[in-house]
Amino acid sequence: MNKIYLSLGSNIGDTKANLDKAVELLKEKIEVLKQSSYYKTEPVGYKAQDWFLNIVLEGETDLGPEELLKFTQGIESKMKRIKTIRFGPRIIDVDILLYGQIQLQTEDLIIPHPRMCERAFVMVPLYEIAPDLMIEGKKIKEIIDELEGEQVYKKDDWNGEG
Ligand code: PH2
Ligand code: MG
Ligand code: MG
Repeated sequence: MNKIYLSLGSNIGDTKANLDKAVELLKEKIEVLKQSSYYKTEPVGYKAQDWFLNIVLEGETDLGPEELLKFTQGIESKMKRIKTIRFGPRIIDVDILLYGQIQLQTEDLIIPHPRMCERAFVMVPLYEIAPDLMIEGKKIKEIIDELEGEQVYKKDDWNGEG
């Protein structure tokens, strides 16, 4: 089994239900060990869209990196994700952040995820579930302290609103 970290995001429809549905589908081939809280997060990259709900998962899987990508993409299409603009609105996004210690760069997959360290919506939930994790020689806390202050709010007591 291989240790993996995934980032999930949604900003269309019932975002919490979308994340929960994706987690259920992921469990078919991934043993989910930890799931972060839900975070309401300011859109990054393309501003004129609704805020996202984001989570991060720690899991184990027998799938290889490319198989894992196919599997996560299969879930995105099963959930009827429609490709629009880059960084634009989406019903579900499942990104591979880390796969063991592997570093990999192919046409369609780069691990570690190339933008993860710039994104508070990834690093803050990741710090919640894996505070001791090191990424490319750096502690997550150090990476978070250097971020620009993009807004990320933990939703401790989800009440189904906003
Ligand atoms: N995903 C993006 C682009 N921007 N912003 C937030 N807050 N959360 C996301 O998951 C997100 C984003 C592209 O995948
Ligand atoms: Mg993404
Ligand atoms: Mg993606």
